[in-house]
Amino acid sequence: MIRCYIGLGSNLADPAAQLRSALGQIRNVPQTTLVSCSDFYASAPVGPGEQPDYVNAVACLETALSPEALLDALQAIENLHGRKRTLRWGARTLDLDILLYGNQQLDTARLQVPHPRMAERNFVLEPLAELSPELTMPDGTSLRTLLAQCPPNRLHRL
Ligand code: A4P
Ligand code: MG
Repeated sequence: MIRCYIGLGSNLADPAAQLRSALGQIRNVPQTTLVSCSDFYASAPVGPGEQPDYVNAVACLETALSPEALLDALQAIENLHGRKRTLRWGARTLDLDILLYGNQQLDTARLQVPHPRMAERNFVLEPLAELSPELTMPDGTSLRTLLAQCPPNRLHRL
């Protein structure tokens, strides 16, 4: 089993309910165990135009699925939540990102892991640190170092 961290985000249609429902569906992903989930956080939107605030969280999974099969499962859950892929970084009912997949570094057409923008996002790093404060990235950088260098963005625990 590989330990993975998944970023959850929503800023449409009752975001906290979207996240709770997504966690229920993640529990049903084959060959996968939901180990833990952070608290939910409200965060200011990063991206184009006027958008509502996000609710963000991070979940820890153990999975025997390949990274691609895990992405397929997460995208199927996004689709169940009526996710429309229109504008990059635009408002969304549910976004599920693979932040970390064990200690692996992946760079394919479909998958970049660690998630390439996580180091700039306190709405990812803070909930991740809640689950695993001693975590180290595959390149050896500690999560503490990333947090110390992360630009501030309005964020509070719900
Ligand atoms: N993809 C590549 N790597 C990954 C990965 N590690 N995990 C590919 C998941 N998917 C990955 O994603 C586009 C493609 O990325 C997928 O088809 C997959 O093959 P998408 O979910 O369709 O589109 P997106 O989410 O709009 O694009 P992107 O670039 O993933 O956006 P981000 O970086 O996830 O940003 N502000 C706040 N406060 N909170 C947020 O959660 N989220 C975003 C989305 C912007 N602003 C935000 C938040
Ligand atoms: Mg995404």
